[in-house]
Order: sequence, then structure tokens, then C-alpha cells
Amino acid sequence: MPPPQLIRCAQSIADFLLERVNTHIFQIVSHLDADGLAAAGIVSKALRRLGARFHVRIVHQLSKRVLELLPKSQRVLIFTDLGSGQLSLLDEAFRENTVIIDHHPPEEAGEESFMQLNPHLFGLDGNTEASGAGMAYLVAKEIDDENRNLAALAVVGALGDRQDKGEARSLIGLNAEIVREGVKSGVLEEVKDLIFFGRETRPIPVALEYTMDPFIPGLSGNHAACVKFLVERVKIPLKSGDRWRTISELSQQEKSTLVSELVKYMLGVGGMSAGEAQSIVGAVYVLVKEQLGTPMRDAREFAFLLNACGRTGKTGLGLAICVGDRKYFEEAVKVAGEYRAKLAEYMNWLGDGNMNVKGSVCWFNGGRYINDKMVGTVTSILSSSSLCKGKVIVGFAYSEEEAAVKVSARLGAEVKKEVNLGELIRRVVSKMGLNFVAGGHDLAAGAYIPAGKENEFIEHLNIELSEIGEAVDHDG
Ligand SMILES: [Mn+2]
Repeated sequence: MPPPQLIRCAQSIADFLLERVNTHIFQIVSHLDADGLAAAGIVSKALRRLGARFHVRIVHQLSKRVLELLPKSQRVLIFTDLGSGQLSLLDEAFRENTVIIDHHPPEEAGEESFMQLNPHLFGLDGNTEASGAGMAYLVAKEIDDENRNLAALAVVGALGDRQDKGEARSLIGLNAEIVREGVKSGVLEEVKDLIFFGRETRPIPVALEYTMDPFIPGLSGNHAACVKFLVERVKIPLKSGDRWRTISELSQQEKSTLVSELVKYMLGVGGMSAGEAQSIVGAVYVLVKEQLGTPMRDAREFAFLLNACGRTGKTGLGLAICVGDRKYFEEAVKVAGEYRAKLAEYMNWLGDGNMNVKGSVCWFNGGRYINDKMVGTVTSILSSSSLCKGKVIVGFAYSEEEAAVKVSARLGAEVKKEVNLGELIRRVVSKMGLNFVAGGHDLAAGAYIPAGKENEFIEHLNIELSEIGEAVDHDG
């Protein structure tokens, strides 16, 4: 059970919103990833149910420029999946009639002056136990008990943020509690199976090709390679008569052959860590109210779809899917397909000798080739690769919008916990004498630096890491 104070905080935010339904216009501001879109979707659905007037703005990050564009009067601002880390940016003008629903580590400055629902303030770990969408769900549930069916979207958000850190990729903590509520409300089912996108409906080679979490180098996004792998190595019948078989139709024996061949591949050609290879079997979260054969049926695939929409600038589309506008469904599927192909292309490019390992850092410079909004997805994928084991992973990509280089950093597998990546990156940026935005949490962080400073950044990062000493593995 979540701490009672957390529930009380969600209640007071719900009451605050309810009191203003007839007098104010609500402005939701949320992050563009799957969790941010799911969180905005949850709040939108709760507000729509109340007949409230509201607008949604989806942003890459909360910046001064974003804040300047927000309405100043007769409005209630609702920040979801962001805000807690930018309290000092939200000056006096934004304190009144503002609600923050987030799970990133809160800035201490002015903590008391904001209405803020954040797991970190109640002794929970916002990295692994609770997502932005989960926090939004707690508020929605207090607004109206009917909103319990939004538990499914909360789970999509948590998986989008890769919070499936429990045994066999299960959700833990508050997220697990939300899964139980979703099962009870009849919107979710949890099963243990191969984590393939479309296990119930897609032809097996397509299910393998579409699987992006985990991303399997050489197979994800490559249909011909998937067919070849299944025919030559797994050797199970892919068709029954004229009809393609699905993962859920395989016998236990066939499934275990598939798993063992796949694990061998992932450890060998795929270059993945053992933990990640094993994670091909685990907890699958099914949105049972969604139509069979659609990407919204599987919570991980739903999250991938939302990420694809968000990171290719189709935020309105992602939001529409969240709130249930299925007429945009075809378009969203197309966006996800293009995104999948792009990711596969980037991973191939990295495999073609564009990855560098120097000291304790595994890095690449995507320049203008890698889309700056996707560089974080690429570094996340690399965090499961054995090449980057024990290293800090850094990706660079040039952002036209910011006229600067976007830096995305992740911790590789088996790096000791003493490294707080957010702090580390902030320190590097300040040692370089830059006055650029940098932030993030323990495991993921980002920054912007001027073009041409990439190598210097890696050097400074290595120096900082060597001072942390034993925390990072130094060989290689
Ligand atoms: Mn989030």
C-alpha cells in the first residue's frame, strides 16, 4: 500500500482541481516521452470526464521559453512528468494555481511553495517504483473512482520509463500496486511469456522484428534477418498450413528452443549482457480492453508507440491515442514503423565502427545524422549492451532547435551505484565553464553543450569518473 501521506497529497490535489472546474481553464504541460504522454492522457481523461475546459502542451523539456508562452491568469497549470526538477525556474509567477505531478528528484529550492505530488517526497524511489503516469493516476482516482480504469495507462507510462526492474522484468513498488488495481478493474492482465510485441496475433518473424524492448541488434527492425534466424537456427514450423503461427500458439518445447537460440544469439552476435538476454522472457502486461492485434494491447508496445509519436514531433497523435481516439490509429502505427526503422538504422551505424570506448566512457557522436530527440533512446538501448558494461554511456546529437549539441548519458550495466549521473553531468558542464542546462537523475541524464566541445566533454567526464575511484570499472 502506498504511504497514507502520499494518498493525502493526491487527495488534496484532486480537491484543488475539483474546486476550480467551473472557474478556470486548465493547462497541462507534460514531457514528450511515453510516460509524459500517458500522464497527460490520464489527466486529460479525468478532466474531460468532469466537463472541464483544458489545453495540453507537450514539451521536450521545461525551459524559460516554454514558461513564457503559458497563459498567466484565470488558469490552473498542471505539470506532469516534469516540474519537480525545475522548481527554481518556476518563479513567483508560476507558484499560484500550479500543481506539479512528477517522479523526478525534486529540487529543494522552494519545495514548500508548490503543490507537488512526488514519490521522492514520501520515501519512494521515483526511478523504479513510480512513474509520472502512476502519479497522475493516483490523482485521477481521487477525482473520481471511475478513473480506476486508467491504471492501464499508468502501467504503459511506467514501462515507457523502463521501470520493470523487478524479477523477470516485473513492475515493483507502487507500480505493482497499480497493476493489481488494474487487474481488479478488469483492464489489465499480467502473464509470464516471451516479451515479443504481438505475441497473440502477429506472425512470429514479425513479432520478433517488432520487438524493441529489449532491442536485439541485427534482428529488431530487420524482417529478413528475423526470418533467416528463425528458419536456420530455431527451426520451428512458422506456418500452420497457409496461416502464420503466433508466439502464443507455440508448444512449451518450441518456446524453449526459441528462447535458448535467442539467448545464444543475444549473447553472441547481439553483444548483449546476460541479464538483458534473459529478459526476453518475463512479465507481459496485457491491456485486455484493447482490440487484439493492435499495438495498444501490449503495454510495452503501447509505450513504444507513444515514444515514437513523441520523439518524432507527433505529440498530438500520441495524446489522441492515449485518450482513446482510435481514428488516428493507422497513422500512429505508421509513425511507429518509421521510428522502428530509424532506430534499427542508427544501431547499424553504431555497429559500423561509430562507437568509441575511452577510459570509463562508451560514447558516440551522432552529429546531424542522429535525431537529437532519439539520441536518448539510442543510449538507453546501449545501456543493455555488453560493450558498455561497467561504463558510462554518452551520445551526442546536434539539435537545430537549441543550436547546440544534445548530450544524453546513461549508466551501463554493473556500474556501482555511487555514480549519480545527474550530478556527474552537472559537474562536468560546470568544470567546462559552461552555463548550459544539465540535469537528470541517478541513471539517466542530459545536457546541451556548444558544438565542437564533444571531445573535451568526454575528457572531463573521464577525469570526474576517475575521482569517484572504484565506483566504475576502468579496464578497456
Ligand atoms: Mn517519466
